[in-house]
Order: sequence, then C-alpha cells, then structure tokens
Amino acid sequence: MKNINPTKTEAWNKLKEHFQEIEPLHMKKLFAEDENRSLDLAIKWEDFYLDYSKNRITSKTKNLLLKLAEECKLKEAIDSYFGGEPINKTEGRPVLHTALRAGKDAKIEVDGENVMPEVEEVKAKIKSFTNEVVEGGRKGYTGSSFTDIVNIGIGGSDLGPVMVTESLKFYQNHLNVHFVSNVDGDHVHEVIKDLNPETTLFIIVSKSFSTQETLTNSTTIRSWFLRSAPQEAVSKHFVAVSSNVEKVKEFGIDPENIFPMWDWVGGRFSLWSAVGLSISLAVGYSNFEALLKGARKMDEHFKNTDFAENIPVQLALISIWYNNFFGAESEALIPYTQYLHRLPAYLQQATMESNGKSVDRNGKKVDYQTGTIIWGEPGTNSQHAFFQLIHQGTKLIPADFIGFKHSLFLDKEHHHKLMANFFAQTEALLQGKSEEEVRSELQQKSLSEEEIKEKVPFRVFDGNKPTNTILIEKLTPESLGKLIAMYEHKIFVQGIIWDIFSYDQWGVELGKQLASKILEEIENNALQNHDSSTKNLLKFFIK
Ligand code: G6Q
Repeated sequence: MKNINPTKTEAWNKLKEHFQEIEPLHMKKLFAEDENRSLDLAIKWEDFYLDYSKNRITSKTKNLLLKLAEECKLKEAIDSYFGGEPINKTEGRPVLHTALRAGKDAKIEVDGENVMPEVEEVKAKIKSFTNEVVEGGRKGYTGSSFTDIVNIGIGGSDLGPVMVTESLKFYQNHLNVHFVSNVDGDHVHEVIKDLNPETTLFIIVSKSFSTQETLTNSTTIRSWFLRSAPQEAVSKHFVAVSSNVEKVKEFGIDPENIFPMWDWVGGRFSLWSAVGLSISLAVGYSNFEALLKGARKMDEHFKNTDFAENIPVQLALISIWYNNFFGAESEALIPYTQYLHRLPAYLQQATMESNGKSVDRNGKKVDYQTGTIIWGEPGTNSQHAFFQLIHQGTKLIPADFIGFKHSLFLDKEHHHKLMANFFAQTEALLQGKSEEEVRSELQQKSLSEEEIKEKVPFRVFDGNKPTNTILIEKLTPESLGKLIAMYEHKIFVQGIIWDIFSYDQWGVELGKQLASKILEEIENNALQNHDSSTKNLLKFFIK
C-alpha cells in the first residue's frame, strides 16, 4: 500500500477551494436548480437504494472526492486488502474477514497457502454443531437438550454476535441466547441467576484466550456450573472459539469442542467466523449462511463497481468531506427498526477502534482529522431524545437513516407511521423552516405582532443538515450481511485515504497494563506511586 498524505494531493487542495463555494450554499437551492439531482446522487443496487442527494455536495464535489480516492491509490489498496497482503502492518497480518464469506470456490492465499479449505472446514463444523444443538440431538450431562446459550466474550468477541442476534430476533428459534461480556460481576451473576446448568451451553469466545474479562467470567461460570454438575460434564457444556488452542485446553475444554479462528481475522470483524457461533445457534445455520452471502455480495459490489457508483466508496468520501472540510466531528446512525438497536454500538467499535489513529502509515503524527465519532439510536425513539440538537443545535451532524420498505410482522398501520417519520425527518433536516414560514404559521393563530416577534427566533430551523438515506427492501439475514459489510468497507476506504493503519488497536493497551498493576495494589492493599488524583480515589475505594 502506498503511503500518501491526502492533504498533499491536488484533489485535496481543490476540495479546500471548492469548500469555500459550497459552504454558504443551501441544499434547497441545489435541489431547485437541478431536477435530476435526487436521481444522479443515488445508487440502486440489489435490494438497496442509497439516496445521497441530501448532502452538501454538487457533481463537482463528487468528482473531486473521486479524484482524491484515485490519488490516494484506493483501487490498488482494495486489491491488496482482498488479495491477502499484510495490510495490518503494525501487527504483520493480512486482513481477511472477506475470506470467511468468499465461498468455497474462492482461492485466497496467506503465506502461499490457500486458506479456503480451512475456512470451509470450520463452517462445516459450525453447521453440524448448530444442527445438533437446535434439533436437540446434542444433550447436556443429564440427558436434556439445550434451551439456553451463553456467549462469554468481550469487544469483537461480543459486539458483533450481540448486534446480529438482536437484529435477527425475528428469525430466532427456540434457543435463548445470552451474552456475558463485562468483568463487572453483576453482569455475569445477573445472567446466570435464572439459568439451569443442565440445559445451558456456554461458548467462550476469545481469539487470544488471555482476555481478563472473558477468563474471569468463564472461571466464575465454570465454578457456578460445577456446584451442581460433575467435573466430566464440563466437556458437554463448554465450547470455545479461539486461535490459542493450548490455552483453551489448559482451561479444561475438550479439543473436540474448539472452533479455531485465525490471526488474519480482526476481532471487530470476526462475526463471520466461528465467533458467530451464537448467531448460527440462534437463527439456524442456513440463516447464518445467508448473512455471509449478503456480505459476499457487498464484497463483490465494492471490489468490482466503479467508484462513482460504489456504495461504500461514496459513503466514505462524503463522510471525509464533512470530517475534513466542514470540521464535523461525529456522525449519527439512525436505524428505523427496533431490531437494529445495537448497530450503532457495534459500529462504534468497528469505526472508532479502526480509524481512531493519529499517526500515519509512515509513523508520523498527522496534522489533519481522522476517525469520526459514531453514535445513534433507533428512530422514532431518537426523535424524542436527541434530534433537537441535530435540528437546531450548533453542531453539524451528518446522519445515516436506515429504513426498510417492509416490516417483519407486516403491521401496515405501524409501518406507515414509522416510515412517515423516517421520510419526514430527512426532509425536515434538508428544508428547515424559514422565518417567513414560522411567521405565517403564527399569524394564522391570530397572535399579536409583538408575540410573533418574540416567538419567531426559537421556531426557525436553518435546515441544510446532511443525511444519507439507505432504504432496503426488508430486514433479512442477507440484507443485514450486506449492510454490515457496507460499513466495514466504508471504514477501510477512510483508513486508506487518511493514510492510517485501520486494523490495529494499540490504543487499548495502556489502560489494560495499568489496570493489572492497580489490581495488584488493591488486592495487597499496598498503593504505589500515582498522581494525587488517582491515589486519593484509590484510598477512598480501599478504605
Ligand atoms: C477487536 C479488538 C478487541 C478484541 C477483544 C477481545 O478488534 O481486538 O475488541 O476483540 O479485546 O479479545 P479476545 O477475543 O482475544 O478475547
């Protein structure tokens, strides 16, 4: 991969000049001047309809952003990404979550060896295990079938599976799936308090098998389990997903019950691997396959489509436009379906852990903005919560609105109301409400001129607030796979253009190191040197 400082490109400098023209313009004017705008700035692909016309861009902006992608050698970088080159250079690994969904006919090499046979082998293991558990053939130590599954993992070994199982709840079978992640003992005790050890299956998910939270929770759960079950029952009730086979065996898990994963799959992109075992159990293997298929289709679209019509590329470039030229700091993600309520949390990790970097690929401090802050909640709930700030606050918050043409329970009355809000919000954000409009509304209420004058300023909406609308036919495992992969590739494109390494996460290490030192001090009641703030807090805690 080439290391190109984006701010030194010709396109960047032209974008800087172009920003001066665009910044004062209202999108209303852009729509009024061009009746084809909403068709030109939209992409229809499979069951997806992306409308990005409600953005503060013109065709010139689009062309300059495409030029930026070209100058930053995006095409070449995509080839390196899918081709298995070690693009995660600071950890010396390729980034191949795309191989997990590439299909059995693909050939993808790591160090000269095709990884696909191994990938397919693990998938076959996930399939047979899932079928045995779902159909009830696999039994617990007293001969009962499983009713409950507990996924024990954190970060990438938790957020993806939680988000997908929540998103696909409509497709869920009889198994109840629970997640334990936090080292907070109240989390694990709250989850296990109502579980029956005889009918519960535990999946320990830890790529490294050395994560404090996961090992602590697993040990607590195993002790709880052994209070009623004999030692030999552990092999029937505990399985693990890890790349550290030795450590899993040390924990006492039967080697038969280990689902391998690989160094070339990053934690936050691992739900497509055996890390997604809880997903497969919850919705059945065929739905898990459909999820992978959706992601594969998005991979193909991303790899093979001209950048001008390429969904992840367009989303990434528009986001760079706001982040680096408008100075926007965050992006909101508003799914208009309750099922996707964990998508913002999932994408917080995927986006912020990947692109929250301030050193470029040459090891130099950057002097431009990188990673955006992601946040959001489902609509319409969010409308009654933080939309005030998006509509009338001082900050520019570009937002993605994700909606579905069909609901799952087919309740038309609800769905029409939901979607009316979906369309109304992006329109309101675009149009705003002018002083004249507010005035005439108040005049109709027969208010005095003085009252009107006093009320007007608070009721005006500037509008001109950018949104992308992603309208999808229906929430299915396949469309969800496409949606997640779409954001994964958006993250990749941004990392390439910002000239940073998106696939490491050194920033999470320092806190971990300090925590293990402080833990020792707490346990031995022997405080070492700290800043006075930390010291006094620790004294208060220990006393
Ligand atoms: C993700 C990160 C991180 C990781 C967790 C859990 O990309 O690497 O969130 O997934 O720290 O790690 P283990 O799976 O090794 O327990």
